[in-house]
Amino acid sequence: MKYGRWYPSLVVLGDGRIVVAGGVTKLIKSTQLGQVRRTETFDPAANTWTENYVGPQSENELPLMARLHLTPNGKIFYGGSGQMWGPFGEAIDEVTMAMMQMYDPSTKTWSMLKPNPLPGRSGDYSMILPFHPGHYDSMKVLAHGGTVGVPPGGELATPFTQIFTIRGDNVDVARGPDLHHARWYNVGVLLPDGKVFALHGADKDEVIDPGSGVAVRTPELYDPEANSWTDMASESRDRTYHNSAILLPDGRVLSGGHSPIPAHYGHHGDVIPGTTSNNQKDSSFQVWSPPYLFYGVSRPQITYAPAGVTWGQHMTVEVDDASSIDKVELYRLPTSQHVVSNNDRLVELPFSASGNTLTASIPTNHNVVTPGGYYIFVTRKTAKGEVPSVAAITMVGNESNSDPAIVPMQDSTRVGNFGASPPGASGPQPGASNLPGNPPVGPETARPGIQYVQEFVSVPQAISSKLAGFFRSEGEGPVALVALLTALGLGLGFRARRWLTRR
Ligand SMILES: [Cu+2]
Repeated sequence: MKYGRWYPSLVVLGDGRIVVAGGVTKLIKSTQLGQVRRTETFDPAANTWTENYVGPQSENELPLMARLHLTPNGKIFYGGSGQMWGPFGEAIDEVTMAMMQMYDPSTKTWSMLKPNPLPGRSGDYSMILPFHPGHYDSMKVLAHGGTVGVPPGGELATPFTQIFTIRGDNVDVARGPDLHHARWYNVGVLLPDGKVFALHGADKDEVIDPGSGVAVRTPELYDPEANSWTDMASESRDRTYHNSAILLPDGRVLSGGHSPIPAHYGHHGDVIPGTTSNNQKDSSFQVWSPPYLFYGVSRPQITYAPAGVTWGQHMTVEVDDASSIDKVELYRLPTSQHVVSNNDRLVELPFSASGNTLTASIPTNHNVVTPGGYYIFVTRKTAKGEVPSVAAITMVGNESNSDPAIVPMQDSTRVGNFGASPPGASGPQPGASNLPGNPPVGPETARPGIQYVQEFVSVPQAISSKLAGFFRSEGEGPVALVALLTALGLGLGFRARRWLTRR
């Protein structure tokens, strides 16, 4: 790249090129007084970076880790959220961070749409909701949690949610139902049944004042049809700054990480032991089993899917019983990090069923299904809700490949968690059912009479440390003069929150 960038955002385009936007060249922006204002594009075929500049409209001030999403017409949507408050996060034109905007990769220019009614969001999670057949020209984005305000902004987490509906250059934004728990630095995981799992975070922005937050351990599940959140089983660890969670191919959620900045930018140590968040790093993982694993019905099984598909193709998927299948989905392999998943997407496909065969149509629009690896899920509708299969993984690209797709994980309800060892055994034991102290999950042992059974199980430390490489977490260095800015941020944050909750 032409510019050094710390905490930029990457967006995959429909043709496979990647746009990078924002980030700072120096952590403390003493000379630069802002973000890197120009974007660059990486072309994997030519192995080159190109600076995108045609004039002032090519430049922009974005927050760190700006929440950017590719829209069906090939433009990149910015809804007014990111990590607003970095050390010395202020910039002369930072008010534009609260504007909804579009970047057009073809003209290399930004355009301002209108202000986000919440005046900028920080440390919230922004994610694309499922694309539905027949409606590929529009896209919905869900943003949830975080603080409000541009730098120095607010310190207190909010429970606010917003749903952006994007059609062409037109964006409508509406407040969604509030989370039950205000949370900053939360993660959202889209499930194959279309629900959204929100987890992690703290009740305060722990970059503004590290260690001051109280961890929010209770996750919640958003049901788009009921338009409401429901509390789920709590995690056993604090995961505030630098955590992540992704959907596993077997339909469970892998949750992990925690790497806080030293308390008050001093030394690592709990501010109020037992109350405020753990101020030490935590490389542990947990696995969450969603309600659909407890419906007491068998999961649909994919017996064949192709290793590669291309746009406009009819994809053949073999299943155990095609007539029972409700949805065929492509779910982009998750790349969530730093509470951003710019490129993740779930696309429901139109399909027909015959015998054991599903024939699904891959969209022609490369901006809806961007090139890359995808989970293929099929779901079965039951009285309690949709039940997904275990995923096969296919590559979407210029060429199809009818070789069988890989199925990287077996059905966890049959073979246990991560091949975890029973007590006394050494090494992974494929087929061993679950962890010491945890009963096996799944239909065979579903607890009768209990609705929404869901649970977190701990991944043994030996496996956690191997997995830790998947989640890069890093600490930031100490920064001077934080106290002044913190005081300012606290004051504004309290006022902003009072104002917003009185709306
Ligand atoms: Cu960070």
